[in-house]
Amino acid sequence: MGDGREKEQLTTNSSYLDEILEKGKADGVSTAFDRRETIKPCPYGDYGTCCKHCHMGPCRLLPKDEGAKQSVCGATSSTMAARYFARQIAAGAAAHSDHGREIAKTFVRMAKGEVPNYGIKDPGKLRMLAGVYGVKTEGRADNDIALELGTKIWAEFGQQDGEVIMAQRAPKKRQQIWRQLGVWPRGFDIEVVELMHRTGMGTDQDYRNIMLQASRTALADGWFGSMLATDLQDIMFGTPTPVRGKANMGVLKADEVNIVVHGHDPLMPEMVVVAASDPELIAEAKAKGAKGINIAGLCCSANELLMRHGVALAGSFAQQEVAILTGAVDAIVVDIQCAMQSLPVVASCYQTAVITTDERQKIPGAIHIEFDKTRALETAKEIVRLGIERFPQRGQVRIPDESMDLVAGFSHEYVNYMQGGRFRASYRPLNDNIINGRILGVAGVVGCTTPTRKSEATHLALVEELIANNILVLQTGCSAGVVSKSGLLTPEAAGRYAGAGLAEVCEAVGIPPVLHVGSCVDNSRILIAATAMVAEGGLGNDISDLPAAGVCPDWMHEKALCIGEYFVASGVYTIFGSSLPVTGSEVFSKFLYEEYEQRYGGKWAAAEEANQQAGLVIDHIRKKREALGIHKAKERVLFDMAMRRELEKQEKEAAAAGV
Ligand code: MSK
Repeated sequence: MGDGREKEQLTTNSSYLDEILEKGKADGVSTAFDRRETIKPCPYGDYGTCCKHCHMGPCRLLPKDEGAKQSVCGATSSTMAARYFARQIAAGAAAHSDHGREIAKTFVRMAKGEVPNYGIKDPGKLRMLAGVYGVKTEGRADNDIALELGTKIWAEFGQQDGEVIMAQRAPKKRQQIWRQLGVWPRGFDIEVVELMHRTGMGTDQDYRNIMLQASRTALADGWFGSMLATDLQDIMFGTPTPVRGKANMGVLKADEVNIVVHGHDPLMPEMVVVAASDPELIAEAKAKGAKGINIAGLCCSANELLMRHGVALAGSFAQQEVAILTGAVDAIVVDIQCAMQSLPVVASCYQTAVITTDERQKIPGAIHIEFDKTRALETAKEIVRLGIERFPQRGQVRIPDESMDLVAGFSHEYVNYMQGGRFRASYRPLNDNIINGRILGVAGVVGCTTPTRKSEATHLALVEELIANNILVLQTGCSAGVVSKSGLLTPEAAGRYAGAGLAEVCEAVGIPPVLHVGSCVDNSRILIAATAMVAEGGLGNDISDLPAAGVCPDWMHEKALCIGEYFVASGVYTIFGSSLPVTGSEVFSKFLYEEYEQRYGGKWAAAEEANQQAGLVIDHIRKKREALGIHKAKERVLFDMAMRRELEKQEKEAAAAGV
């Protein structure tokens, strides 16, 4: 490191993986790690130039075919790649926003008193959001406000024209760009439907035009569907504030019933947490020989519970089968998204009950307990009971001795508060420390893990390099889950791993150099934080002016592409690892990697290795600092008494002149 400190070797503390996978093999179980070895990926997945949208093909074009060959209907490589990319964005947006839709529906039902186990935990945030939607709050009861607000948000899912209101929270300059380009989302459903229509055979055949609708669809997710999911969840379950927690497989307990929640939508997991502390159920667990009931999580349901309650994070996406292989998971209960179909197959070798709870997500071989929100706690108890029943059936248990402390819960609201307290809450200290150069810039690092050894290593190496270069890192999703296992999400990490400037700021505020801001839908928190930095002043007029970038070091889900697109369309330089599915068309790749910058001020990039990703982030941040004129180190001026008197005199004169 540049400041003379020895670079310490950081790890995600997952050396137990080989042993557990071996145990699995001995138990006769194959996992995604094994299947990944045997499945040979089709190269057209990366090319993005395989079209199955009609029955004349499938038509497949190689990169060398660009400009020389077309599909049966005459579609060029760039059209094929754009259609494929856009449809993945549509699918990703649909997933996040269908999550948001369920939250909005339950929010309205809560306001009507139809789901008695849910309520309003953050009335302040309710009033803030009511303000955004023009809902009057004065003299009104919380439920009354919630009903009007929820009804307005609900209507925007099906709105056919106009503009979704939530996106008005973006910086003014960004709003102008969206209006000029005609990409401000009208509603949610219409954008997905229109994108599916336009990417069908014989419809939109201009990649630039296709991508305008893809942007509008992605923005409908980032600045509406995902954002409302985050906000309404905060209102119902509480806006996160820093909370201590633990991560890694060692959070499972040998002597307790382990219930692992998995997925994204916190409506069910929140109730499972309540059910697990029910004295009657604890007594039942004890009657079966357990000392208690332990709740842990996987993927983003884990992130949701960690952010609000400090519930332990057992692992990320790639570890879902590994958790079962420990032999210690008595029930794995899924809500929506990111659950492997292999879970019941793996679980069949152990006592583990795999429970699905949502009518939109059933898995052959799993036990389905429909999560009835009108009797949410009762249903959650049913789920926990199933885990308790399985506890005595355990065979050999192997829980790795690995768990790491962390601090999570950095919502935008808390970040604002921590920089000035209740009376002076603002982003001023962050902006000032960026301007004075202690902090070089900010990076959002998000994304999935995949069943390879390289996946976790890439996430960690990138974050390590960024903080060593004084870049404050905000994390969500499985990427946050991975990095949390290394210890970087503790305040103590600042002094050991961050560059001197960033460490100084983190130590003064008492925060880690890597801030866990939540789940996949909580990427919207990063958009709001970026907007707050712009509003605070001194760093330009738009998100695209900020010395900031986004990185998705590894990914597998279509949701990641949608997140990437809404970040880029919001002005963020966004780098994806493990390639983007556009390599079959140089024309389309060039459009995303170069031309997009003129359109949005942000653009896409792809880089496989962590050091390449970090290099791109640092170069970009330096470029932005130069454009802002804050690239030269400023001399620290120490004021003497004469200078102070002069300053006071100038302030008094300005006040007298009404300035
Ligand atoms: S859970 S989408 S593997 S981040 Fe949000 Fe993780 Fe990716 Fe699922």
